[in-house]
Amino acid sequence: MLSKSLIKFDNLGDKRGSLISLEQNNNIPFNIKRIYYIFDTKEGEARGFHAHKNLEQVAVCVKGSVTFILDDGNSKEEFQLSSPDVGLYISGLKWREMHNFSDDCVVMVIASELYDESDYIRDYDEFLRCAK
Ligand code: T46
Repeated sequence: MLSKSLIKFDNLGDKRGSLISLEQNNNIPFNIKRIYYIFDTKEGEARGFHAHKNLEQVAVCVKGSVTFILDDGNSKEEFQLSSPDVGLYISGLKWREMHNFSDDCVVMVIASELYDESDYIRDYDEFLRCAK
């Protein structure tokens, strides 16, 4: 079963425009160790195609739009992200893919751990074995 994965952030904006604040263990449900962002994705490219053994992340499409697919080995769920006030919380062992990047898409990802290649499962069959 995939959990409820979308987090709605309060917009603290006023007549000047919008502002969203992200805080660890508040609207981001873990200690933040790393932030990275994905942008200028070439037309037709997809990304991801891996799972993590021990990582929590929140992905926010701060500009443009992108489709995330999360797969827990039993079922898949698709999420359209197109608003800076929504975060996709990804935890546990989940295969993730990103598709349909708009030209202007910027995805910011907040992560609970530093980058560690040994945390990645990049082979789908190995992921399915681990997910059982
Ligand atoms: C994820 C999805 C949503 C680093 O050196 N440090 C980093 O923090 C990251 C994220 C990547 N890298 C290196 C590793 C590769 O040589 O950057 C290169 C591209 O990474 P990757 O092919 O894993 O990127 P995506 O877009 O397929 O996946 C990324 C994250 O890696 C992953 O954790 O969940 O976004």
